[in-house]
Amino acid sequence: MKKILCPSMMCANFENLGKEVKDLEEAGFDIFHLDVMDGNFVPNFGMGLQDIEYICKNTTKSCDVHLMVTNPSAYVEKFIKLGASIVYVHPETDPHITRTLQMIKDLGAKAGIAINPGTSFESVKEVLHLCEYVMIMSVNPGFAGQKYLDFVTPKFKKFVEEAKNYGGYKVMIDGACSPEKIKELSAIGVSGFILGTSALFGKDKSYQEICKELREL
Ligand code: S6P
Ligand code: MG
Repeated sequence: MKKILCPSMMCANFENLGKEVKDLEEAGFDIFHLDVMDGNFVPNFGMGLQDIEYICKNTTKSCDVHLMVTNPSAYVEKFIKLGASIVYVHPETDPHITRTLQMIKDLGAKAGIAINPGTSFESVKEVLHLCEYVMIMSVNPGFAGQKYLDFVTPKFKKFVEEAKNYGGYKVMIDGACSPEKIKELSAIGVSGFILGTSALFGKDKSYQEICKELREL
């Protein structure tokens, strides 16, 4: 199975965002991952609407938005209009998550849920039939450069095993995703990998080399 490799753009070099987008695209990465934080659902801010619009308009690749915000349903349409073709919402912050997931689909984008480390399979299983993507967080959302939370690992297996019962959603990992984790998790059926400081940015290798190495793991 081909891995879906997703650069997490809050970790990119903003001194030259245009070059970053071009280099990552040419290196062969698949989906640009765009984190949105409101200083409320998570204790941090980012990324700006202008950054998101710029990236979406300057690539031929897909862009996802990961909405780490309170009341995500109010912003779904805005981000799809900016160019996002996948939208992740957190069930923990939305009392009407099924309505929000359906809204994403009705607006022509793909629906995803992002699952906090403390959120169980059982608590979200009723909504999985509406999801094309399930992104499991292996850090507490809000910051790059954190440590991988080992207690999350069994959840990957559970979500992968259950995917066939809910329309075949793809399982993704977001948080401290190192080359070792990509190897371990792709072997058990995880499809997609959000790449930040652990595997992609701030290294002494070109994006092309890194992309090739990660694909070969
Ligand atoms: C975290 C955010 C993530 C990070 C990514 C960074 O709240 O949703 O997408 O950008 O986890 O990767 P790393 O390898 O620095 O943890
Ligand atoms: Mg993210």
